[in-house]
Amino acid sequence: MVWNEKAECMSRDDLNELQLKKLQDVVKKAYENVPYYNKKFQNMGIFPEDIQSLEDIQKLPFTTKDDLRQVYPFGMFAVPKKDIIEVHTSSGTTGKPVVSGYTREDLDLWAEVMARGLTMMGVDDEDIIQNTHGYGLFTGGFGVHYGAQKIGSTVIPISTGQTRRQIEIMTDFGTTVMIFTPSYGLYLSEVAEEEGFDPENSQLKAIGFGAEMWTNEMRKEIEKRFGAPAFNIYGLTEIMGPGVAIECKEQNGLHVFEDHFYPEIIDTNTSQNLDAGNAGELVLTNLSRIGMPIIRFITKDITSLRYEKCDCGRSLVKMDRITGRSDDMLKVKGVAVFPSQIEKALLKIDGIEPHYQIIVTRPHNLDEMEVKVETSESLFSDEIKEMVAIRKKIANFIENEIGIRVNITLVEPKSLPRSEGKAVRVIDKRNMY
Ligand code: DLL
Repeated sequence: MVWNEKAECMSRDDLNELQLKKLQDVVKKAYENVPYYNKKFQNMGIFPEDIQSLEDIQKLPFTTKDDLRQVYPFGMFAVPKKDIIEVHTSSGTTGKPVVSGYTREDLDLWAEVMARGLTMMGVDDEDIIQNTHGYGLFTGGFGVHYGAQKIGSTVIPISTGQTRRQIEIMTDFGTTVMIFTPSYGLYLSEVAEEEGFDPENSQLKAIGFGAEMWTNEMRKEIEKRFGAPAFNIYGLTEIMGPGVAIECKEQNGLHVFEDHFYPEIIDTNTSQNLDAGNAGELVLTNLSRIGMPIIRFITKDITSLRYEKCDCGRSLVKMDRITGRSDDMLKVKGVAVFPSQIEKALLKIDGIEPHYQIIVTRPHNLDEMEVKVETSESLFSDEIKEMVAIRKKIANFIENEIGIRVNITLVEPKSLPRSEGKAVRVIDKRNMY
């Protein structure tokens, strides 16, 4: 159990004082050690000593995913490369990914916040945690792993896939805590049912799920099928990984670990800060990170913050579950996909029009993506062989761009709906919003 009462139940005044001190420190370090921030601050005429109150954070520039990509791979590091002992990258392979670097202290911090989150869910050193998140460049596997080990629970680092084996291990090892993405959880539950798993007699006491959007209906379904409460885990590679905010036993919002991550909500159109309770885009600042402190990162995730006392005793602000994104990013099979990547792939192929439609479905709780593509008159032929070849080519090009295989349907020229405003490029039938 990692119950940091001092940090988690602090009075708002004490917390704000701590946050200001850390913010001043982090801004100074970014200014002095990260050429990107140094230049940006100078261009705006803002200097570390201008940060005299927490509100002054609003004077600082935002950081976007594109900014991070431009300094690929290591341009955001604030320490010599030899001090970075682990790297991860954002999911999806759109152009260049975002690289996240961690020093020894950063990994300890990651373990601490994840451990505090797992503790909120009721996990302790008696528990056996089956971690189905991928171990690799994705932050899900390692982040949860570090947190679980910090608590002293037993981790089963099974990673994603081998679904039948997952159920066998869960039963044989007496797993008490499952960690999965909601979509993988639902798929696992189907297989579990086929294998005769009985939620009434399950040893599971908690489920941690996150990394993608879900609805209350999905949570209820997961809880029913596994016979255990499910808690929301939020995070993102750019800021750290899972463990930025996690839900407590109350299951009514996620506590943001505000002593390490400073949250703001901004209006999507004006980029102005919004008062508590209003929904907008979440912006996060690293307060404690050494290797790669990110300032005012626009997550594009839509949520709102509630500064209220929680029955669990924690005073940390509560964030509502993410209900949407301000951009068109989709998570398909846990991987971030932008429609623009599909367009980019299609534009590389002769004889293909850049008119396309993406249809995402979830048959049997597994994500599937179909891309309907218009061919040019000259290519639209009756020659099956040619059509098969072009479909394969398109699928390969798209896979190269986004990292996952999709189904391609070729359609006649001018058959996809044209729009006068924003084209409807994506039809998401998964009902997640
Ligand atoms: O998904 C980190 C993570 C791993 C979180 C395991 C929870 C569990 P990325 O791949 O960089 O990192 O994707 C970050 O995923 O900006 C959100 O859009 C979405 N996301 C993450 N957690 C949630 C959640 C990991 N609980 C992006 N609910 C974020 C809704 C989520 N969306």
